[in-house]
Amino acid sequence: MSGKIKQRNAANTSESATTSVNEKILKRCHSLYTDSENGLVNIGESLGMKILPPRKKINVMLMGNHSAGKSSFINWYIEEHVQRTGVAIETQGFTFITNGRKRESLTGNATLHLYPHFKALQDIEGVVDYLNTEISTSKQKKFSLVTFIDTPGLVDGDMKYPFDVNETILWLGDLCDLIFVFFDPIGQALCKRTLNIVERLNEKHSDRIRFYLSKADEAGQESDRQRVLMQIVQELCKRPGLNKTGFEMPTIYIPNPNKPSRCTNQIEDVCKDIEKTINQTIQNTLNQLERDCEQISSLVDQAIKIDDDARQHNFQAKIRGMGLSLLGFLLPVLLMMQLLAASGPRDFLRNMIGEDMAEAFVSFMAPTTAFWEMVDEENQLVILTCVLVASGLCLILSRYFNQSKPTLQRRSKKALLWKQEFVNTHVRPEKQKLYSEYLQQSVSEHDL
Ligand SMILES: Nc1nc2c(ncn2[C@@H]2O[C@H](COP(=O)(O)OP(=O)(O)OP(=O)(O)O)[C@@H](O)[C@H]2O)c(=O)[nH]1
Ligand SMILES: [Mg+2]
Repeated sequence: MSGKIKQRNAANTSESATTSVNEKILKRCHSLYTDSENGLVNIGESLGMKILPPRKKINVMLMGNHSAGKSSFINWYIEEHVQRTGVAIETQGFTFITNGRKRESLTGNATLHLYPHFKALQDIEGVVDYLNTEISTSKQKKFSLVTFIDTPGLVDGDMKYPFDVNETILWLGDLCDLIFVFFDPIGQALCKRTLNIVERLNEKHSDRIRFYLSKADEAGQESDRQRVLMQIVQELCKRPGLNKTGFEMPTIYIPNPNKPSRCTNQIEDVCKDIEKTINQTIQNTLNQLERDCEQISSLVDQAIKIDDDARQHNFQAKIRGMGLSLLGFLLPVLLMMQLLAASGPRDFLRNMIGEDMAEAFVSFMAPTTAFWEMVDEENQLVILTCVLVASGLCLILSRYFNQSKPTLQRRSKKALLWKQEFVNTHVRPEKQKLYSEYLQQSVSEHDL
């Protein structure tokens, strides 16, 4: 007996240790993204990359018929009576149930403040008034890593909801990691509204949906239960979107020590599913962290390459521009020299540069002067105009070629490289460490 207790205690200790390691990993990942100075969100933004920080918990939505036992399941999971339960229509709005430091209830607006991801809920008319959060200090099972979303019981007929319940559930489904659909054997197991919503949710998120036959202890004998199950599955399969082979619908009920039942209870499998989803989320978060680091690093490489190319382009543009400007200035000067050598007064030349230099200049220019004198006056004018136009063209082209591309300031370039270095030498090793810690929970040390 004492051995058994010891074993269970050991299991509990290791379970809570596991929870705390996983909790730590998700929190650490979150802070690697949201750090006000060097968080990946800020670094990404400075590189024009939109990064969303990972969530610290998974979201599990419970939906289904009125009185199917949704709220009771949450109370059972967290081992605290936070949600009202009963045969009347108990849950009339949407409640987020989450673990926190202090037992508290929050209103709709406070809820949206706490869950910015869900802010767009306020666009659905009337929902905010029927939205609230219950914070519980419970740390039972994996509750520290789960946010449950309890939804209003679904009924057909005249029941009027003060908001568009179908749209809200569909909208919430997009942000949930798991969607539990509860069917109970007594109530309106085949409620059309439930089936309609499930069918639409299934179009987008079939991998997130789990069906359960809840309150299975109330389904009578095994044969009755099988009949109820068959009936529900048949009804589900009538919907084209839901007609799939291998429909799984575990039977679950809240264990009641005062009313032991011989019916198989698969409620522990629900807990295992939640745990599996948490583990998957941790792996996804760590993998995403690696991908984000890689992208940041390659964006910095890209920015540096663009800057290097721009600098090289600017250098070449400057050389080209300067060459053309020089030509633009030289052409008229050469023309003037030619005119001076061919028809300028010799005395003026001698006075300007001395007799020897004037002689040398004239004989140096002799070949072109000979050519110039061969050309008749009219064509000389044409040549003159062409040279002047060419000079103007060179000057215009030099401005065009000399256009430079923007480059990074030395300080910005240094900051970019620093960010890359930070991501590669700090964030990535940290992610590696977190991965090892995560794996250490299930794999022996020498396998790592
Ligand atoms: N026998 C049995 N009764 C249950 C079980 N789960 C819930 N109940 C009872 O069923 C009734 C309805 O349960 P709730 O948890 O309020 O159901 P709900 O789906 O939240 O209902 P709404 O909020 O009205 O949609 C309550 O009286 C519960 O005590 C179960 O597993 N077995
Ligand atoms: Mg309820």
